Amino acid sequence: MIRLHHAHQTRSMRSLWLLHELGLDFELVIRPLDKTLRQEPYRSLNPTGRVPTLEIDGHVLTESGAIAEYLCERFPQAGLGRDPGHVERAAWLNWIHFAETISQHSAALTQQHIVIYADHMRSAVVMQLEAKRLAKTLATVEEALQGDYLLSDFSAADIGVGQAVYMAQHFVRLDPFPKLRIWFDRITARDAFAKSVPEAPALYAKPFYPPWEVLP
Ligand SMILES: N[C@@H](CCC(=O)N[C@@H](CS)C(=O)NCC(=O)O)C(=O)O
Repeated sequence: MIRLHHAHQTRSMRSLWLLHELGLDFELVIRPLDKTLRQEPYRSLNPTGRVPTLEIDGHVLTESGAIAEYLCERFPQAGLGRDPGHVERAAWLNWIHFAETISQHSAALTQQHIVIYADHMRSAVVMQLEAKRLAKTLATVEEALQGDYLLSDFSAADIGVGQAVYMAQHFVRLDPFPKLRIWFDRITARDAFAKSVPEAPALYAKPFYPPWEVLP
């Protein structure tokens, strides 16, 4: 039995996209991104009250990077992982976890623009700082891209980083990153990606949230 607890347009999209790419049968539990994540019964599964949570083989995994590693090892036939000893193993692992370096900034910006409900609680300085730091992570991807994918062929690295860029594009324009833009369009044209996005925006009501001006 494989069961994924997912909230639309969040990091759990990484796990959902990967499950679809692997062509697995699984149960999908769509959870609202609200206080019910921190209440029973979900709290017993994920004490921090976050998504994703994957139930598989009697285990519970709550980190998207660990979920990617576990699924790729458990279902190697899809070729989305890079086993120990593979020449691309180190790069694959690094990209799987670099997704989180990107997403921490998108998460902070999501808090600033969307979760915080009153303007006086928002910070223009935090918005600007986080958007600049997020852009820096995208520049790293731009510099690294040399071919159609992050590695020699499509892998879970593209899924993890691609989903992180999906969130990031709500706060940083992709235009200054032409190689990233082409790669992102390529990987998000896949059927498995289309199955992982909601029919209507759920978390991000607007396509883009510009940072506020910092007043002199
Ligand atoms: N490092 C974790 C982060 C998980 C995480 O923070 N998920 C967010 C959604 S993107 C969440 O569940 N937020 C709910 C909350 O903070 O209340 C991962 O990569 O899975």
